[in-house]
Amino acid sequence: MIGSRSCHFTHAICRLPSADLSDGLRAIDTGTPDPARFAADHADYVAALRATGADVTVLDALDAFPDGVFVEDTALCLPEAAILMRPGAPSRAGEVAHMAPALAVAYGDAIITLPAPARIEGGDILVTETEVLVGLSARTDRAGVDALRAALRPFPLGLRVVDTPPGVLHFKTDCSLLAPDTVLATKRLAASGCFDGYKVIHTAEGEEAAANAIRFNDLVIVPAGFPRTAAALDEAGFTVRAIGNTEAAKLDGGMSCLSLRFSPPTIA
Ligand code: CIR
Repeated sequence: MIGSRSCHFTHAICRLPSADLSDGLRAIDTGTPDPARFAADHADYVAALRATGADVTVLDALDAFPDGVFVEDTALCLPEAAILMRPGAPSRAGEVAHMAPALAVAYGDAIITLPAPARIEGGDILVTETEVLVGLSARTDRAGVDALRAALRPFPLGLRVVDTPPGVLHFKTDCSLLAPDTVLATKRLAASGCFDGYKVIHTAEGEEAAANAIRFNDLVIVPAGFPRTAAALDEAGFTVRAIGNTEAAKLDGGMSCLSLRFSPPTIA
């Protein structure tokens, strides 16, 4: 299937938002997310993933980890193996051990750990059909990139180091893969040239927060509230589903952060 590595997935893992989100990390305090609204948006998100036919596991909330709902940062899931991340945010490091058992159900022992002192979070990694782009950021350092490069060596994917724009949390805060050869990106990120060779659809002016979307099977799932970017995606032929993101956004989270998406190897 075209895009089977980067766009089509049989499985996803999500985690319910913690009841107390007040200590969640954020660059700017715009208020504590409302738990009921966050839960309702999260349920819509899970339903959208399931509507594509995927097997979606929803893990219990981790009340000791207010950012635990942002599961993407805990692992990089490839068709060959799951690679456990080493989050650069100290308050998030413990989330990984809580994710590992759920990944073991799908991956068996095809789970790779990275050595210290690597620091790397899933939000900084964009997997396309042929390569892995890793953005250096406040959360992902050179040691993290080197450790990931070594872990990927057996697999048919190149790794390219790119820069996350200053002040932007993760590389994928500003971009998403839409199709094997097409990305959605903010103009500030695309201007770096990191997507040369790809078709680029830019977020509309003032709608930069729409860049964190996901292609998941037949859907492109975008945060609600960015109508001009959604219209551009629709015009380009994508099936767009908008999901409320006001509460996750208060913790700098978006559509990619809320799931791990993968097609695991067949395990005996
Ligand atoms: C954090 O700062 O770590 C969380 N509040 C947001 C994480 C968003 N994750 C992602 O973009 N992959």
